[in-house]
Amino acid sequence: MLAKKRIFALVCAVLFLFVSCTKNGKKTDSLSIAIFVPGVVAGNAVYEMFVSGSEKAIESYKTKESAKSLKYQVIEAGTNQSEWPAKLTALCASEQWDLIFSSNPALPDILEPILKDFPNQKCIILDSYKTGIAGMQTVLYNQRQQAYLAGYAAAMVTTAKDLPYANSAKKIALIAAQEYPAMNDIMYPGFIEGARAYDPEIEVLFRIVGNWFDASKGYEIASSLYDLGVDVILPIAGGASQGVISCAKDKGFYISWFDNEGYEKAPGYVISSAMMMQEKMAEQVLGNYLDGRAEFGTANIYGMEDGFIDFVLHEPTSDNPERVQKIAEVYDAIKTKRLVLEPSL
Ligand code: RBF
Repeated sequence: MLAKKRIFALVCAVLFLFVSCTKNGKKTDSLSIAIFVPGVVAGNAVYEMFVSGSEKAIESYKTKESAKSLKYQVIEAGTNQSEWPAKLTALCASEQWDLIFSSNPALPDILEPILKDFPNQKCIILDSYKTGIAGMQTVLYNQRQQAYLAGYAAAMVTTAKDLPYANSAKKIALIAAQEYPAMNDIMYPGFIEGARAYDPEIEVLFRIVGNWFDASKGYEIASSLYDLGVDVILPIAGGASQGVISCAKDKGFYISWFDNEGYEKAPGYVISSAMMMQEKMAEQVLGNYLDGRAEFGTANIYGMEDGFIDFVLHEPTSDNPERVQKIAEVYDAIKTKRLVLEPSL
């Protein structure tokens, strides 16, 4: 009887060991990562940087001696945002992925109710901010700094006397793909704030495309703004921004570029690039996860002082030493925290 009890206890112990070594039915000596793109990669700087940074982290992890076997998949959810919750639910329900890695300010709120049903699912979401979810880590960029610099540069250009496409009106514009909290509460106000810090008389117009892909709509809106006397436009519209660039080249106005380095898109027309260092962030954050150092449950903000927001002036804007000097002063003030610009959350 005693022997039977012992055997039973042993079987239980082995079973427990087996179960504790498996996760979602998989052995823990392998890793699986869903790189979830809420939209499409091509033509969208934030997602191009996100995917390339993720792949860099994965490549470098694979060279490590201690590396587990790793599978990953880039999953494009497409531009129909009403499909994203079902697609994320399916990913969680498949119990196939140790980590859902994504980038988008709307994702934490979409994931929150889903994670109640799948509490073991881990998620890391860049370009977003949400506290208090145990299995989720979010990372936000300081987009008030980013937009402030874009606005300051735009103001310098719209008031310039030495630039061929700058007219006498002090009018600039932001073309956004859609309205969302980070746009309405951080980027648009930051753009105005930066512009008016240079010249309080700057008028800032705001237009919405309605989606992140329609380049002809982007062109059309830019063209009507040009007709109103706008000579610098900041497009934050993903693929639709391409239409704004085409219009700038056709009509002759300037582009204040956002997210990545945009000089090559239209040399002579792109006045500056206000960048979020999303490739570096994706590589670093995913690298930490792969090394077992993820910080689930945290929400952090990174800005210029941390090296995750950057700014560069392009020619012909940079040909004028006074402009270079002025922007360098602002850049330095932000970086050294003499000018504190916190994003409102
Ligand atoms: N940015 C893009 O470049 N392409 C996109 O397809 C895209 N889709 C978005 C969808 C939603 C619902 C939200 C809230 C933002 C989206 N963004 C997109 C904006 C992106 O997260 C970021 O705010 C801007 O690129 C400015 O840095």
